[in-house]
Amino acid sequence: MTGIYSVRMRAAQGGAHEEGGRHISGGERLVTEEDLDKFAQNLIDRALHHSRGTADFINIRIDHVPLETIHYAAPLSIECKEAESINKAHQMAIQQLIQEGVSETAAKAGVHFIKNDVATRGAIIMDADSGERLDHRGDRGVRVSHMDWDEPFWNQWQMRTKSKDSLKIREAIALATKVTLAGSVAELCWSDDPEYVTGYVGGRKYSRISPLKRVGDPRGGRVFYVRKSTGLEDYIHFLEQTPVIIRGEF
Ligand code: PML
Ligand code: MG
Ligand code: MG
Ligand code: MG
Repeated sequence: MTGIYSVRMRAAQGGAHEEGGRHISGGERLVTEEDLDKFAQNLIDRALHHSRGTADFINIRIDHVPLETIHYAAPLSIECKEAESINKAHQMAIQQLIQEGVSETAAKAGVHFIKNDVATRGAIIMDADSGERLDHRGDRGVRVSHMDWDEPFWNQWQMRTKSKDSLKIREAIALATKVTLAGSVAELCWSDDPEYVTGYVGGRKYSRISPLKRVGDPRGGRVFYVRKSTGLEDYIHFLEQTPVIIRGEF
């Protein structure tokens, strides 16, 4: 095998994203050549049958990934917390962010941002101390890409952690692990999918928290917290371009 392939999908309604279409769904895998057709088909199905609506624009992009460019990382360890109310879940998220090294001001600013975010397609980058937004990506945000689990390792991990076979958890842990590997202080995320109310704080751990919003609410998003001294250009380049495969040892 001379390498693997990155296959990425993004789908929108009302035209392409760059023409003002509303984001419906996205996804990606790092796969071998013989699996390319299967995973491209899976991603198309996902775009066509999504709770956010039916896509009328689907972009599939396939790039060859040379083996020597791949970084490997063990997944963040997972813990799950249930709150009695959305407010309490937000408080839990703020406490967890503070434990990871984010200031209270910035933690609250992150919750406030995601609670109201309908527009941003990727993540925003926030100063972990002041809470100021640091990227200049506007509604596009930063879209983390080129990461996936090693398939046998994912199967072992699921058995070991007794996690359900959830594509959302699979993708979110890969993303959160890459975000930590990039040198972030922490991450806050919950889904923009109306029916999906669980989110997480990433950092040294992956702390799942539920419910962070009401069922039916289409708001959601991601905040990456960094120190102000972080070189943003290299940081963003790593998140968007460097291939990372999640695997480890048991
Ligand atoms: C998303 O893919 O929309 C974000 C999901 C974040 C939470 C995943 C989990 O259940 O741990
Ligand atoms: Mg690529
Ligand atoms: Mg989504
Ligand atoms: Mg969003």
